[in-house]
Parts: sequence; structure tokens; C-alpha cells
Amino acid sequence: MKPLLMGVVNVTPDSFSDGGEFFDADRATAHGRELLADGADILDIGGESTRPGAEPVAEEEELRRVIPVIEALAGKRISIDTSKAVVAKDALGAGAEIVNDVSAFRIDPDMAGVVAESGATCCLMHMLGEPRTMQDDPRYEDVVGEVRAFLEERLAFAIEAGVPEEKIWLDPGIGFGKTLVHNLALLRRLDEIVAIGRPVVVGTSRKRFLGAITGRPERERVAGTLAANVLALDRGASVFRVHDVAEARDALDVAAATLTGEWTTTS
Ligand code: HH2
Repeated sequence: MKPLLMGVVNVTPDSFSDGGEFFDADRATAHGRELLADGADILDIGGESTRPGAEPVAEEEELRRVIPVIEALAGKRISIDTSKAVVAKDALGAGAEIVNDVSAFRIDPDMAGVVAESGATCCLMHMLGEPRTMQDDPRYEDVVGEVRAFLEERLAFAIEAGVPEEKIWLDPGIGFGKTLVHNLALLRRLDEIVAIGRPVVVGTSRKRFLGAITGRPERERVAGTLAANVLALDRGASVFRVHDVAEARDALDVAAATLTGEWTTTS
């Protein structure tokens, strides 16, 4: 399968690498169009930062941020990055098709029902703790085994709530309650998460663990992001959440062509 690229559209003042840059509906919409032109398959629109230490955003404010952008981009393949059922519901009503919930249906008890009723695809992500405190000394006995068990439990929960299995994607949650060592183990052994049998999403884009290795600030972590994504593709990941879509499109298309011997020339 061609790697699917999810381009990040953060309509927030405080996201870790692009906070404030697209904190206005027109700028966020224009940015979304640019990402599509760069080769994004999906736009992941979010109105609440999940960076370590981020403060929660009220429901009305989150709606005010994301709905106009989704309406303006209607007709494109859009995912809504939220943990709130009301935001997911209104976003789906405005044209979103995918619910990307970093809490994997744990924060809002109504989220599973909203996704089940709508027939939307969802992405269920692993996170240890909650964004405010998740990077305070996270510990695991076996990070890959524990993340896998968590995702299997969440998959079963979602199916039980009425979400068809074929509508569920899973994500190990790179950087969400994980040290550098944990993130590297998850990427190195990603095949064990892929073995659950659902499409795996990875979000490594510009993240702190890349800076810890390269010494580079957020904006200069594109090459590091590509390296992590190419290796994740090799281990079976299907969906790649990135800020720098044009670079990721080329890297992943070449990597996929190398792995499969098949490609389509785009121009
Ligand atoms: N990472 C972020 C946000 N949402 N969703 C999924 N499924 N997987 C991820 O790895 C993931 C995610 C964090 O990145 P970003 O949106 O750039 O920052 P912020 O949360 O500060 O807005």
C-alpha cells in the first residue's frame, strides 16, 4: 500500500513546533491547501496542543478554532485531532472523516459512541498519563509489550462499542510518556505493533527525541523525521503524521518503491 501522509494543521497558539503560526482560520486553511499540494493524503486538524505541559482548551474554544477550517477545506480527506466527543461530532458534521484521539477513547466516555454512530475511521493512540505530566519520568518494564497490550485492549474496547474493526488505526504514541530509549525501542520493534493486524500510524515529526540525538531545534529536524519514518515504513507502518509533507512524500515514495519494486510517477 502507498504510504499515507497525514499533514499536520495545528490551529493553536502553543503547539510545540509551529504554535501560533496558523492560529487563524484563513492561515490554517491556506496551510492545509499547501500541504495537499505538497502531497498530503489527509489533513489532521487540531485545536488543542498535546505537547508536554500543555494546558487544556475548553470545548467552545476548540470548536471555534477547528470548525471554520474544516468547513473551508470540506471535500478533502480530513481527520480531527481531538479527545472531546462534541468536537469530534461537530467536526464529522462539518466534513471530517477520521477521528484522531490521542487518548484512545479514554478521556471522553462519549467518544466511542460518536465514532461508532458516524461510521468514521478512528486512530487510537497510546499515551502514558496525560499531556500535562506525561514526560515526568515515564517507566515501563517492556515498553513495546506494554504499548502493544494497551492497543489490543483499546481495539477490543472500540469494537465492543460498535466501531467496525476495519475502521480502526493504531498508533504507539511516539513522545507521549516516553523517553528517548522508549521511542527508539518502539520504532525499532514497530513490527510487533503492526502484528496486531491494523494499520499503524506514526507521529515522529520534529519531536524532541530527534533533537536529543541530533542537537537540532524543531525546525531543523526534517532529516531526522525522514529517517525515523523510512524505518517505520520498513517495519510496516501505513500512515505518517508530518509537518514537512513535501520532503516526507519524496522520502516515503522512494522508500516504498525500493521495498516493493512498484511506483507511480507523479509528474
Ligand atoms: N503527535 C502529536 C499530536 N497528535 N496524533 C497521533 N495520532 N500521533 C502522534 O504522534 C501525534 C498526534 C504532537 O504533535 P503536534 O501536533 O505537532 O504538536 P502539538 O500537540 O503541540 O500541537
